[in-house]
Amino acid sequence: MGSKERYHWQSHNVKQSGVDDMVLLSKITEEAIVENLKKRYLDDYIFTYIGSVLISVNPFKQMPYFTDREIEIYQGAAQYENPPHIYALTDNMYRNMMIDAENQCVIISGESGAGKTVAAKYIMGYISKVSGGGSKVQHVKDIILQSNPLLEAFGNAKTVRNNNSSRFGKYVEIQFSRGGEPDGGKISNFLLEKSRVVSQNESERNFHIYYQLLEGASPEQVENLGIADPTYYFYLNQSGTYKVDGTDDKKEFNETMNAMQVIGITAEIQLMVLQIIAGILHLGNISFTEVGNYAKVENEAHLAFPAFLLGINEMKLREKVTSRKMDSKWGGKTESINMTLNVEQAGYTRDALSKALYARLFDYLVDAVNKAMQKPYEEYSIGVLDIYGFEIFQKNGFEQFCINFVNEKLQQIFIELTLKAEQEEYVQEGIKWTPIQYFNNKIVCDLIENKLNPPGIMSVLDDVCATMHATGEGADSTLLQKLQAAVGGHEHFNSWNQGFIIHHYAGKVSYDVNGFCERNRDVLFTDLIELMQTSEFPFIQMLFPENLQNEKKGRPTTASMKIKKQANDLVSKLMKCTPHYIRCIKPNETKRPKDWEESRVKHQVEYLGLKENIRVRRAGFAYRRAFPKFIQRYAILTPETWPYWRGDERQGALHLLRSVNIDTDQYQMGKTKVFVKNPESLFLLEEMRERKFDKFARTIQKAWRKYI
Ligand code: AOV
Ligand code: MG
Repeated sequence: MGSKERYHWQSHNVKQSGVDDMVLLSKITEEAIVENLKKRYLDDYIFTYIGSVLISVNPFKQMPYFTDREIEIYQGAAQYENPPHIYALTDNMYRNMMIDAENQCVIISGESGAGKTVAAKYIMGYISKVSGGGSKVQHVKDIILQSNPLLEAFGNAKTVRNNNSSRFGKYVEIQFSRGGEPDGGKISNFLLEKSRVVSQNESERNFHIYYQLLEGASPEQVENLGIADPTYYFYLNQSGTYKVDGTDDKKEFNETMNAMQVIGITAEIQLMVLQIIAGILHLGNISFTEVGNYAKVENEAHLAFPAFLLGINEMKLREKVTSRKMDSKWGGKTESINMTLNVEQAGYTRDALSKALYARLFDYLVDAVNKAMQKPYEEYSIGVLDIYGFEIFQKNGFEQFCINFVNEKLQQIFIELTLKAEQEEYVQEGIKWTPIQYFNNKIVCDLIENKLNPPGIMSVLDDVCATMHATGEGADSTLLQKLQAAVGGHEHFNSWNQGFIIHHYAGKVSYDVNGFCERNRDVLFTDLIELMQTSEFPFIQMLFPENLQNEKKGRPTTASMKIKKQANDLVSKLMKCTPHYIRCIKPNETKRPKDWEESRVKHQVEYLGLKENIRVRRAGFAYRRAFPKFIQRYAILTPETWPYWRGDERQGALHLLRSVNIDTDQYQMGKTKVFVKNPESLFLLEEMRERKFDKFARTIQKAWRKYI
């Protein structure tokens, strides 16, 4: 490759659109930030920096700058050479990983529909394009890319906020060899919103796969799986919405099937997967009538098809959805008795089975992807975090509570690492600094997840679930009373007659407490597990591996325990990597291009803390590196440091800075790190480094470039 071509897309414009990096804004107010983003957005620039943080505004249309040409131009270029772009951030991660030998991660945040999932896909696409590798590596790349349509089919759905809303969170680690080839990967998924399997709000849909199957099934599948019009299925007809603008379910069905193929799921298992999907639809059509306080299956004919598809006995299915085995203690002995269910309980049991089947199938798919790309040891990795965004609906339930909690945790990481840690580091390193005020949402995280003193909402919820055996309204209203007693005085909490309000970092959300206990408890009765273990299909048996002989002791795991653990595990994983951030902004609620709703953007700018972010960044130092790493990177700039510096590391770094004549007010020496103020000075360093490489080490560079 010759000397690098500068990118001209911007220089053709006589007027530059606003500022590329908002650190350069002349006034740092929320209005000025919004104004800058708006100017750029209307000129079709969706990306803007705050230092190394990338702000991305959803254009709701395909932008022309995601072609191979951009992939070429952003490769190996310094951030400030080209207009802001997600490729620049990705390239930077990739090079950092290689040069510094450190794992990287990118945290993509923003509310529902802001563009997180699209961003994650651009990142994976870029990495796949710029990294090398033979056919084995190509296979891993294919799996990583194909995992997207597969998991979206089963884990995404149309909501009011987003036509392709992620209803699960995922952290995708792309693993690399020492040479920078992606030769493995691992996906961790977070709590799937499985309640959607059995009911959806108006204008929303079930998971995409259902509609894909109904549209895309072959004539043979239509017959074998009992495929009918979507209006026929209770699990699909409650919301009255079947189609999504701009989505071709049939075409996507083929893509989903192709993705399964690439991932290595056999034709036989593919069929089983579809059979379970159809089986769940048919389960949903089993309805109940009340006969003397007890539930009776309304239409016996509706039992045959789900039983057939799931490979279970029809009579057993009837028995298990209308009664439940209960342990009763009698004279020191425990006996099992069969309790007959009422209509509500029977419906609940049927739905519990459907949800469990679906959630386990989803986990199986994630597992299948992981198995297909696992490698036995870890070298380098880049993690991409794409979760469900913060959401507020008219009615918010337990699912929104969990989703918004995870978002709260991510905001906490952002604050910890970019605002708090940054400022603390200045103090630690003895750098002169005036502190900047910001809202720390740790208080909201604590309100939700505190174990004790005072117990947080999840703790209270778990207590109520452990002590009250009743489901339904009784437990939920007890929960509300106990919450009021425990956290009623908290400044981010209020209660109302049907629930409570949390004042989240991103806004107030009013939760309806109805269903909290049941969804948190999330038990699958052993009857149902036993039933599924009797399936004639080994694949279905495998989804229910529980050993029911070994009774569990202690409190059963609740949904909130799970999400809390998942969120905290994630945080500690992220903390071990060099973090990068993409803050996605949703410019409107209409999902239309060029539509700019000023007040919505302003609200996001506020709660994302962009103003504070700019202030900290601006008053501070754009770049910092521990002395040894700094010396290592720029060693080639002076004969004393090339190839090694043998003296004191602080002196070495200072020697480097002095020898390239950077203004002394542009940097400060901390106790262990160099702090460089301005991105331009850094750019200068990078350019010098590049030139040196060009001049003295063209051959080395050639070899080097193969890898970077
Ligand atoms: P999300 O992931 O942030 O929401 P998505 O990434 O699914 O949001 O984006 C929502 C929709 O906006 C996409 O389906 C696209 O139509 C459009 N979009 C987003 N980014 C771009 C882009 N860069 N270029 C063109 N169109 C875009 V959620 O998963 O609901 O929290 O859970
Ligand atoms: Mg998403």
